[in-house]
Amino acid sequence: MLADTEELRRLYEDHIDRLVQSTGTVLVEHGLDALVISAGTPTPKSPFDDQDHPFRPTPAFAHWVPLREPDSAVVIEPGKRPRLVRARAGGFWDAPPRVESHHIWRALDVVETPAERVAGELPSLRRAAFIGDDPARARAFGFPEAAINPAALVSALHALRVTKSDYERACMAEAGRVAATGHVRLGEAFAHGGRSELALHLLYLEATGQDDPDTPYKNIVAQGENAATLHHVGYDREPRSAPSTSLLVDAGATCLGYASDVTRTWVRGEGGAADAFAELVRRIDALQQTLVAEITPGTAFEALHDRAHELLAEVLCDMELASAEPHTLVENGVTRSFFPHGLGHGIGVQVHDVGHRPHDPRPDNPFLRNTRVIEAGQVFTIEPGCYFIPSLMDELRARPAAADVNWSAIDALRRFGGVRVEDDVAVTDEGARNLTRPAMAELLSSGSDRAGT
Ligand SMILES: [Mn+2]
Repeated sequence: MLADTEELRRLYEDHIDRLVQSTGTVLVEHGLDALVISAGTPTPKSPFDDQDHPFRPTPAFAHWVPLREPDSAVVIEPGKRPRLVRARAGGFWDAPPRVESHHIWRALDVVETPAERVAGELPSLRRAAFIGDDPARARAFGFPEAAINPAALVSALHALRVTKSDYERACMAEAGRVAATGHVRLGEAFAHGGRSELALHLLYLEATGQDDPDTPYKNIVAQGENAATLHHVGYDREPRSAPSTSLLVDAGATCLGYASDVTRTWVRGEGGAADAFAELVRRIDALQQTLVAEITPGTAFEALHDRAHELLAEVLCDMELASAEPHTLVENGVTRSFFPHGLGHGIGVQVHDVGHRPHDPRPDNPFLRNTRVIEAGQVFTIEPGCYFIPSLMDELRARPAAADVNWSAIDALRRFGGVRVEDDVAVTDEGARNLTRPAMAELLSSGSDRAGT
C-alpha cells in the first residue's frame, strides 16, 4: 500500500491538474460546458435473484478518484475546481465503503449527499454530458439520450488514458510490488509440491492481501498441461503427484484502482523433459528481457510484436524444436502456432486499458491489443509465450510446415502446457522502466522469510 504522504498528495494533485487541463480541452472541443462522470451502480447478476456483481467503479471515474462508492460522481466544468459528489447510502444493511487512502481530499471540492439527492448537486444539463456504466441513472437525472456516453466524447476521453501521470506510474509500481510478493510465495510453495491449483490461488490471495473480487482480473493458475489453456481459471482441486511438472501463474494486484498484470512460469523436478522445459522457460524469460531492452519511443508496438516472433523462431531452432531457418518459421506461421496471442496491452485502471488500439493490427496479428506508436508515458505489458495448445498443434501438424517441426521433442514437452513471462513496463524518453522485475528480484534475493511482507 502506498503511504498517505505529502509526496503522494502532491503527485495526486498534479494528476488531477493534468486531467482538469486535458479534459477541459476535450469539453471545449465537443461544445460542452460540463461533464458528469458517474461511479456507476451495482449490477444484478440475474433478474431472477437479488445478488449483485462485486461493485467496480466506471473506469473513467476511477481515472479521477480511487473510491468504490456507488452512485457518486465527479463533476468537471472548465475553469472551476473539479467537484466530487459522494453519495451516501441510507438504511442499516451496509457500512459505507472503505476509503483506501486519504491523500485525495485536498485536490477536489467534495460534497456529501444522500444517494437519492445526487441530482440536486449536478450542474445545468443544457450543455452537459454524462459518462457512466449506469445510463438508466443518467436518464433519470434528465440527460437527453445524445448526451449519455456520446461515442466521440468517450473515445476522446479514452485517448487521455494512454499517457500516464507520475501518480499513475507510482500506483502501478506498487501494484506490481504487491503482485511480486504473491508470485514469489507461489514459486516457493510450488517447489515443495502438494498443493492443488485452488490451494495455490488461495495462497496468492493471502500473500497479496486481496479478496477474489479485488484482483484486477481472475487469477490464472495452471499446473502441467493446463498451462496450454490461455485463460485457465477452472482450478483443479487435487494436488499434483507427478515429480516433475510446471506452474503458470498470471495474477496481478491493484493499488488505488490501478492494476498490475504479471505472469511467471515455474518448473519442478529434474531429468529429460523437465530440464528441457526449464531451459525453454529460461529462454522465454531472456527473450522477454531482450524485448523490454529494445523498447524505443517512436517505433510501433506491432513491430516489437513482430520482433518477438523472430526471437521465438530462434529459440525454437536453438532448442531443436524446429529445424528451418528462423525467418521461414515466422513467414510460414509456425511461430504463431506456439505464440498465438498479442505481445502486450496497455494497462491502467483497467487491466486491458483503453485507447491503445487506434487501428486494427495486421490480419496475421489478430489478437494484438496495442497498435500504438510507443511513446514516453505509456505503460503496457510485455508478455511473450510459447505453448503446446492441442488444437493449434493439430492444425500445424496438418500443414506442410509441419515438416519443419521436431514432433518428438514437442510431444515430450506437452505435459508442461506452456510458458509465459509477463512484466509491466513504463516507457521513458530513453527506453523503458520495468515496474515488475526489480521488486521480484529483491524478494527472490532476500529469501523466503520476507517473501510475504
Ligand atoms: Mn496481460
